[in-house]
Amino acid sequence: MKVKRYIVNALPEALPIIRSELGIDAVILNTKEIRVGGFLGMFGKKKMEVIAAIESNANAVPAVRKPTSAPKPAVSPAALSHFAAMVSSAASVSAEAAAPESGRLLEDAVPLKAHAVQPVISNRSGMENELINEIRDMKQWIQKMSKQQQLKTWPEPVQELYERLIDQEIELKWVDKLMAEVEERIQFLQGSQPDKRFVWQSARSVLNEWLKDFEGERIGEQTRVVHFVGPTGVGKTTSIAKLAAEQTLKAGRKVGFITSDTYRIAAVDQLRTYANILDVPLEVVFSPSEVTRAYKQLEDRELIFMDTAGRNFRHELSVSEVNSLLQSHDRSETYLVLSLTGRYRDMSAVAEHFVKYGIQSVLFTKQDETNAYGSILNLVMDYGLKPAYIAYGQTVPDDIMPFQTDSYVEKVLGAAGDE
Ligand SMILES: Nc1nc2c(ncn2[C@@H]2O[C@H](COP(=O)(O)OP(=O)(O)OP(=O)(O)O)[C@@H](O)[C@H]2O)c(=O)[nH]1
Ligand SMILES: [Mg+2]
Repeated sequence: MKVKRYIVNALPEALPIIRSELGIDAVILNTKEIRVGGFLGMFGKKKMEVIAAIESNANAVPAVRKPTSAPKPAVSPAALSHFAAMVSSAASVSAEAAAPESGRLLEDAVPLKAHAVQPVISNRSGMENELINEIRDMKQWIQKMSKQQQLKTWPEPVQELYERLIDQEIELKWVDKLMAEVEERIQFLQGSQPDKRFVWQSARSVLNEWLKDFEGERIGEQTRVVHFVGPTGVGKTTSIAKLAAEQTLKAGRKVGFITSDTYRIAAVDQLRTYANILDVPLEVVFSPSEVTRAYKQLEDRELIFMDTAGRNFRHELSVSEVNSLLQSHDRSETYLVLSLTGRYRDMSAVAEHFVKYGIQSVLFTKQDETNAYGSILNLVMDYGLKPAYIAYGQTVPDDIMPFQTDSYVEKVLGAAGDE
């Protein structure tokens, strides 16, 4: 099948061009109104996009589309518009697959020869479903590519902001939402071009607005027990030492440690070393049944930090296991510890499980090892998790601070925001 995409002012204009280029057997697979140029749909000209196709052998009616004939993403810009047309038509197929009764494809299409569109909607097999998934992936890829093309038509500071946000590894859906809100603010300029200061200030105020209900999470003055959970090696034990030092030396509270991390041989020794330095008692528990005994031993302590073993918390079973060790009452808190050097996809899988167990706060570590801070915003937006502390180095007790929205937003947007 040969597929072509036409951009015209109105549909009737396309028909003679399609006939002359693709022949009388061509069918129109889809039409849609689009805007060309402009920024996020603003300042653009209204046009009509028409996707037309012709079978390679116009008389043959293909029974089923085979995955092997699925188009593979082409990278060159020249191939892009042709490929966009392929995907756009395929997207109609998948929409049809999701709602076979809707007749959407036939409604949207202006068939020059009706039978040509029929085979693609009949008799779906596993292979076809696989094809549809593949097409969905390609569609996403195309959207990304066309976004990049569209980007070139935006005012320069807006382009820069978009690139900055993507570079910060903020999820695309939140980047799009943020850009839409910035666009709303730009509309107040009534047509005059936004400068960088304005764009950055707009982004700053949107981010502050989004985050304002999630800041201020700290170890409470009335809190008796603080648990730390999280994947292997993220910095749970080190962060406990930092916060315990702060609570002991600055807040003057009587602190105690419990560790259930008997998984690694050196783990108990690591916390014991900090316990000795800070002159804090340490209890080791080997099973959930021993936790009560440990609390009894530490009865005179005002604040107890509980360390747990790092596990692969992408498995929910590990999450339920660690949860059985945690005391849940109104004077206890649990921090999920995550390293900012991790991939968001993995963090998200871990967070999703912990959220089910009622965890609300995150302590982020290793800020010093990365320049991308988007995952903090992603976790706030995706799960409503509150960023409580940020650790930014290996030095105990210095390298930790409470999360602050202002300084976080400055880091995300970068110094470029100050022109
Ligand atoms: N650069 C940097 N390193 C850190 C930070 N926090 C912890 N680390 C280092 O990360 C390593 C692991 O720290 P731990 O505190 O043992 O991590 P953990 O989560 O307790 O590890 P497990 O108990 O084995 O799961 C150590 O080398 C720490 O010094 C940080 O904020 N920045
Ligand atoms: Mg540890």
